[in-house]
Amino acid sequence: MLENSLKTRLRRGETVLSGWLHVASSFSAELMARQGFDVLVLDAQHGMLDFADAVSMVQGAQLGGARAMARVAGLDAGVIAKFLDAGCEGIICPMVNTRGDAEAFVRACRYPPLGARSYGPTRAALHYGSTYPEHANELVLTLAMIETAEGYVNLESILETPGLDGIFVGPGDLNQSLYGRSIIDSEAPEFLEILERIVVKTRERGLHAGLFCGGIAYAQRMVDMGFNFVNVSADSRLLAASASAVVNAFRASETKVGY
Ligand code: 3PY
Ligand code: MG
Repeated sequence: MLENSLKTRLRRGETVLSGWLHVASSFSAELMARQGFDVLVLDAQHGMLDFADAVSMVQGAQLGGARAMARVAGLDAGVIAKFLDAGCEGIICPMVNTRGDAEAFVRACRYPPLGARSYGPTRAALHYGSTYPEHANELVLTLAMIETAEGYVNLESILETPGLDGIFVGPGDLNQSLYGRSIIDSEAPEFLEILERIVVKTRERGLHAGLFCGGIAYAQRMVDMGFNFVNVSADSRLLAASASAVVNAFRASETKVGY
């Protein structure tokens, strides 16, 4: 029996820490994977990568010991199939606003009779083995993004979608849609109440709840709230933050000759 260790861990009640990849490089994907992230999410929506980059990034992530997922650019069955065929172990789909969106997303990720994914697991069968097609419907992790007011209103019907494994909240878009301003790690009490309602409704159905976080302390509080799939920042921001810390520390310690 083939296994997606990510799904096994989530089912066991463990928390998954994801690393988000915006940088189009198999080397930086491997580098991130070797730091111990459970899963690396290739951000094909807002990251600087195309499909050829993505294939080598999936390879880099898996070589480094992490699972690989893609946050696709949109609800496009052809594109979702390509990422799955490349060996991604799950898909995060942005802007899932209605039950119909959620059903179309699941259909794109599951082979018939459960869905309409087209057969051709070119690299997935290399990664998992030749019996992949028989197990793929069980293996692939499907997380629908709740990140608009409409998606939030339709939360419960989205959660009832057969074959959906869970949701992933995009706080930037959800804040933008609800309040006209995108915020990550919002402390606004009304937004925290919304997060709590999402997580309770999701987890009480035995589904997984993910959230995009910017800082470690916030991510830990969200895990305490019930989220079981979180990230902290992304490779691009981590690189920029470490680089600027080095530059600023060096500049601050420079001897000011002539003064
Ligand atoms: C959001 O915050 O809207 C996201 O999609 C996170 O990447
Ligand atoms: Mg978003």
